[in-house]
Amino acid sequence: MKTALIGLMQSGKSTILSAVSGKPLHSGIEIVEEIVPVPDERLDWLTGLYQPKKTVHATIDCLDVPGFSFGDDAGRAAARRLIGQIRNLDMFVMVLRAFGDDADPVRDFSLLHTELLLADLELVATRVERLQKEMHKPSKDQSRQKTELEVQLKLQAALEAEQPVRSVIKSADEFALIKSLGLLTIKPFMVVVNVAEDRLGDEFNFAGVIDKHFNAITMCATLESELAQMDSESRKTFMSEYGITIPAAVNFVRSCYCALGLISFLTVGKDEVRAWTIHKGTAALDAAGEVHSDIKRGFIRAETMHYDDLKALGDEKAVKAAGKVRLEGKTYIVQDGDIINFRFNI
Ligand SMILES: Nc1nc2c(ncn2[C@@H]2O[C@H](COP(=O)(O)OP(=O)(O)OP(=O)(O)O)[C@@H](O)[C@H]2O)c(=O)[nH]1
Ligand SMILES: [Mg+2]
Repeated sequence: MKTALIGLMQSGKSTILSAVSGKPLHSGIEIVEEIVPVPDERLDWLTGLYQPKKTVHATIDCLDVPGFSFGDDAGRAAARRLIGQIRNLDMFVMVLRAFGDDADPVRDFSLLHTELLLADLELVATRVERLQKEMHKPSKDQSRQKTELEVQLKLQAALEAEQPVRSVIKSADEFALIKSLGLLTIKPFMVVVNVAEDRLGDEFNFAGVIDKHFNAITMCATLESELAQMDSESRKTFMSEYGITIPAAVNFVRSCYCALGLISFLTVGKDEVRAWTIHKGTAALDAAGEVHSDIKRGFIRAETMHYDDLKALGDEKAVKAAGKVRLEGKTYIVQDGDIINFRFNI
């Protein structure tokens, strides 16, 4: 799963990446990729119970993209080049600066959003032109081209009216036709409002600019990056001093998970306690495939209990005695927090 932090110059993207990944801050003109562990307190508890040789968190890949500047042609061209390099990602995180005297995150959001729409419009317009030319030549592909042209024209109209692609693509068939273009405004995104230390409680009114089903979280990146370097005791004190209830790293990953429709299931044992990332709605057979292709191939049953039951009852024996271990088949839809022991035979 890949996401990218995008935003105007000096909005705090690199600081946020350092805060959520725990890695040192870097500031350069290249795109940097870090692996961000998914904070999961269930893994901590399970590690205490099973004392495994290792504990493995789920992860998401996060790219830190150099800041955009749309002030002049050179800036715009540089931004276009960067945007071209991130078209194949799963989602975007827009970072908005809300620290400093001239900060106006709502204005910056609108600017950024407009630029993303324009970048998509450029691609779509080029594609439309190309399809219109090709339509005149006889080809066995003609009926597909005709269908695609209709869809692209619909996108063009939407983008010209400043509507994102996601607002008009409704079916999987339509999506398949345009997928390879890598349009930006069809992807999920979330917003991080990066505030000054003394403005953590501020509310920002994005009504009318951001669709209500997109998540906007507020954090102070500089505070959070300090937090990421602390041991757990100092972290607690520091958090209560600043009234931070959930570390941004937790909030950030949760919001990405939510935007992408992801959940985690768990595997446990003496060797390893581990969290695995899957899409909501994944069947047990495909979840098995995440662990290993052999387990999928030889799948017999998914012996499943829920983390909440294990935690409430204390150990596996008690969960079994309570009749809360289930034998699920291939089509069982895996739930967040399921602890699964795959039975397989190869
Ligand atoms: N006061 C305050 N300053 C911040 C915050 N986040 C970042 N900064 C400062 O803003 C400057 C830019 O931070 P970066 O994280 O490098 O920003 P960036 O978006 O990666 O910058 P570019 O990659 O150049 O676009 C640094 O001096 C940070 O210390 C914040 O939450 N509050
Ligand atoms: Mg940076």
